[in-house]
Amino acid sequence: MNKLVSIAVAGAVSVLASTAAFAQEKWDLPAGYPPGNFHSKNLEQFADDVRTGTDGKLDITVHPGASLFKVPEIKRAVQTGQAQIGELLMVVLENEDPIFGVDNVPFLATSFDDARKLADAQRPFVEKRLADQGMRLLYWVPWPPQGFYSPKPLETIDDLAGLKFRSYGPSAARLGELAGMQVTTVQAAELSQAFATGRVNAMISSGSTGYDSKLWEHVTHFYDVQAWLPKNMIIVNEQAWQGLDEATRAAVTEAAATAEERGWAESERLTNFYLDEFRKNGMTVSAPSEALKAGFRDIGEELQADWVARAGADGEALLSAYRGN
Ligand code: PCA
Repeated sequence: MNKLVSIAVAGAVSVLASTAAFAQEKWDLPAGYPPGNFHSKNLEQFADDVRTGTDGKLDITVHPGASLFKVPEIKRAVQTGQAQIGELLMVVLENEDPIFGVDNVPFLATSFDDARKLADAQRPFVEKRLADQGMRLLYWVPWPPQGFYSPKPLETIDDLAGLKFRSYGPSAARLGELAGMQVTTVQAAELSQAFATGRVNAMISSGSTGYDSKLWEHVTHFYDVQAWLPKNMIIVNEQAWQGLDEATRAAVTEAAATAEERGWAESERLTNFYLDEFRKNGMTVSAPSEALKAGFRDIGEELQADWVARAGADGEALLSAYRGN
């Protein structure tokens, strides 16, 4: 009798164990940018690498184009476990904490090399904040340098006054206000429509987003200001992460590191491609005039000082780590 029971128990345990070994975990990954965007393609590749690296045990479905959640909602969705993992533009969190917005401070880091140094300095501060909220940073990838899209030629900063400026976050909005523009916040997924209906007619963004939204249909000029390189961050719900076995976590970590390298390289490689496409489609692409540059620099200095004041001791530590890198 006892023997029979123990055989039955042993059998049940081994069935359970093998079910666990083959159980497939399914994660949803909301993302804000169109399927063809290089960030979205990188996410698809990451999800493929995770499937391969875990023998199919972790199956991540990417939902691009803000189809599941809008960019400003994605952090909360991951925090509350509505999505296990998500991608968002970090600077949309700047009002919550200036640390999230250091890569939107004008002219602090304007090349890929400097953006990398800034990211390295920023990482521990972001990791701490996410950990305090039950999340973790998997990887991040910058957008190409940000330039100014205009429906008319611009000589000085005064020419911006009155433009209907599209902003994607708090810091860009402040820049718009300082330049005397009418500011409306519009997420990338609604950009084409906002330009088509005339709700906005100017913006600061990378060539990537102008290319995705075929902005040559609406604006004539791109000024290559190279103001900053904001990053998309890929974050995971900590409980979901702890629910993975060690081998799966190792495979995800490896795929994330590969995705980070691939994403940075793609962003840099595509920077000039987008500007060439603008030219092919009839836009005027140029460096800003000295006067226009000086105007952007003045506003940039004000925004830098403002950031330093808001970011306090952590901000100071972050900047000195950046400058020491
Ligand atoms: N594209 C995104 C964020 C930064 C960028 O280059 C956007 O315009 O929404």
